[in-house]
Amino acid sequence: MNLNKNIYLGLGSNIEEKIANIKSANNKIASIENTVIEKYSSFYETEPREFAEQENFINAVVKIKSSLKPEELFIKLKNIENELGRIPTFKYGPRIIDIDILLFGDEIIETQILSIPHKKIVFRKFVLIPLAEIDSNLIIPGIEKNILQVLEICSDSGYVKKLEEVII
Ligand code: PH2
Ligand code: MG
Ligand code: MG
Repeated sequence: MNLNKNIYLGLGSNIEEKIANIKSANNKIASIENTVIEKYSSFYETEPREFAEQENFINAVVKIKSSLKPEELFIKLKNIENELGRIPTFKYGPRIIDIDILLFGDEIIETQILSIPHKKIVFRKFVLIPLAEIDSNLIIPGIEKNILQVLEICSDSGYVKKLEEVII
């Protein structure tokens, strides 16, 4: 099994049992074939961005290794979203679980279904802060800045509060 790529996934939930939803997603991710979770960020309570009139989110990031191809992993993650009861609403709207591929090693991918690095990484503190917790030296391919440098210039003003009391 070739597990040489560092892959980072962003998780978010703002419906029902948000923390439990992210934990369930993590358990399902851990059971994907040829895939292991290497690191978990803390859980963060975050202010909704893009579409403000919805509940606060819980966000987290996990670092995984997988020998799946990006498209294969993407399909597995969509299946997990469906299994956890995600119902399509509208863009940026409330969701029981969202699992996004943020980074896939040093790969830059633009297809109909995939955009890696995730297009919004650099604009979203709810992604950058948990990423920095896992790996602050991480370089974003195509931008060639590390996460801390990106955070310094990120103008997102939404609050991102670490939930110290939650055990991952
Ligand atoms: N996801 C969105 C839109 N807005 N805001 C927060 N705080 N967290 C999210 O995960 C989020 C969001 C669409 O993917
Ligand atoms: Mg998303
Ligand atoms: Mg998504």
